[in-house]
Amino acid sequence: AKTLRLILADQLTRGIASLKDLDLAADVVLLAEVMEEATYVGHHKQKLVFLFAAMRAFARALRDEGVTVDYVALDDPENAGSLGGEVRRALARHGCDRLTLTEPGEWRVLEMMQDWREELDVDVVIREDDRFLCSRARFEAWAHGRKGLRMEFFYREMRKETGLLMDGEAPEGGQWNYDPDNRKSLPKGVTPPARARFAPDAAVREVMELVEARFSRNFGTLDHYGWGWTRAQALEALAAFIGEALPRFGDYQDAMKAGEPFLFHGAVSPYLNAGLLTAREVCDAAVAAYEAGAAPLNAVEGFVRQILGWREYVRGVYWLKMPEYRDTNALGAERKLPDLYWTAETDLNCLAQCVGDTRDHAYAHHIQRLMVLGNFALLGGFRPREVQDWYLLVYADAYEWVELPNVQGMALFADGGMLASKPYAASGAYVDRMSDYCKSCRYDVKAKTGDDACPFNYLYWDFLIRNEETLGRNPRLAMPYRNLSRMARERVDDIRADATRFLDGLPATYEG
Ligand code: FAD
Ligand code: DLZ
Ligand code: SF4
Repeated sequence: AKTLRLILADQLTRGIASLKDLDLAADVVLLAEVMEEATYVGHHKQKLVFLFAAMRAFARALRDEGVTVDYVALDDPENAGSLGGEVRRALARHGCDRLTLTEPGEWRVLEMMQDWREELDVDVVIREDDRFLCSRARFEAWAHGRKGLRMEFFYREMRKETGLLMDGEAPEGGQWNYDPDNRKSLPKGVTPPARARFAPDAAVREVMELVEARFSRNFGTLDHYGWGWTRAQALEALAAFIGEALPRFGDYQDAMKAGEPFLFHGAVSPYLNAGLLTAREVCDAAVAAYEAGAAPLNAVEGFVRQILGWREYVRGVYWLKMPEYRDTNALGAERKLPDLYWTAETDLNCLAQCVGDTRDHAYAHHIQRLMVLGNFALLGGFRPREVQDWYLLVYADAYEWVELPNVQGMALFADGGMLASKPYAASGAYVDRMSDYCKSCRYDVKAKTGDDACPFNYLYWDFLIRNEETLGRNPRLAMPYRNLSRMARERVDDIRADATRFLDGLPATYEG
């Protein structure tokens, strides 16, 4: 059979299922830049540049191997504007009698592909995405009959199944998790290593012009663009991280510093999620550094857990809980997302810094996403669907399968506690402990009430008061609720008044 093989922007892996058994003499590989995918949210300009540049480079590499590649650029006058339209055109153009696909990362796209089975008069073969270390079926089997889906237990099974960081049946070093050794704030004098950043070549500059011309109003700037777009660059970035940052990844995993979004983090998620790196090879590289004595166990275990644990786990949860997951709103959050998420214009320095990093790099590290941007959205009670859209469009690594559980489950507690056993709600003290943001903020992180008080302080209590009915019996919140019950009535009234005044005063005019 003459087969058309469609490769999506996040499937740029030479070994992907849909390219196995490729017949060089007969088959055609299709890559298409289409408006439908480029506009289902208003992606950050850097995300668009990264994906289109990486798609183009992947196509060139296949051609160099002698593969017949059909590449449809966004500004091709014949472009049908959708994946379905481009598949139809390509099937006709090449006279193919079969379409082979790898299952996509999003529910929306899978639905579309399933429709193609009926709509197209060729065989449609959808293959499992075996780049993940845990298949969807395997995850469902693990989740079956469990009340809570705790990541830690899933992770231990994955360690055993993959043999990563195992010493026979026992975890390497005797413990599954070394987090008690991690999570330090950044001491003065510790400077983060330089990162592997890549200057755009002529081909990437062409993509930049396309994006600036067609998506001029999208969020973000291209000024600081530094993401690689080829497999070789992704490997170079990985090697630089392993050599220079991994040894202290664990120690400073939760630290934040103004102007330093990458710190000791991997900055590999855009590559992993687009397929330029695979989960297995990234874990193997970290474990090899440990075995060579180049990185300590607390760092390597912590890093491997993010990928073998969290990344696989959220993907499993996504497919298990979709499509209902998107619409959960356990805390009844109904406030409109404020403009500061788009403009970075705010006196809350932590938010200004984290939105600024996001705008400049299409990146913020996990604690910025969770404990500053996410915590503020949780405390403020912003609508989950608007928060989801924001996270899905601002990061170069964002796809719904990974964004949604992190937003609904981790940041917003919108799923009512399936992922997290309590909301990650925190007052200003947490931000102060883990960052240098507070010392250049106009607010006083130590003040609890009044005009200069750090808004996180009263928003934290207001959040607990507002949600007492839903959260009041949560054993992990017993302590703050006990403190609340001892609070004087006037204090409670002040908190509520401060919070309402503050939230009502936030401009919220953007249409996403
Ligand atoms: P590192 O800290 O170096 O971690 C290494 C790798 O582990 C990451 O590259 C990533 O692949 C994986 N990882 C770590 N934490 C998670 C997690 N919670 N879920 C899944 N994988 C994880 N990650 C995305 O890839 N895409 C998203 O759209 C996304 N949205 C998020 C939204 C919110 C509200 C939160 C709290 C987290 C989100 N994350 C998302 C997870 C995490 O913040 C990013 O994966 C991480 O910041 C990427 O940077 P890094 O490569 O430097 O990560
Ligand atoms: C995210 C994205 C974007 C911006 N553009 C394209 C595109 O032009 N062509 C394409 O094949 N895929 C694109 N994608 C990725 C798809 O939206 C992706 O496959 C889904 O998000 C599923 O993870
Ligand atoms: Fe953020 Fe409050 Fe610190 Fe200002 S004082 S940076 S608002 S936590």
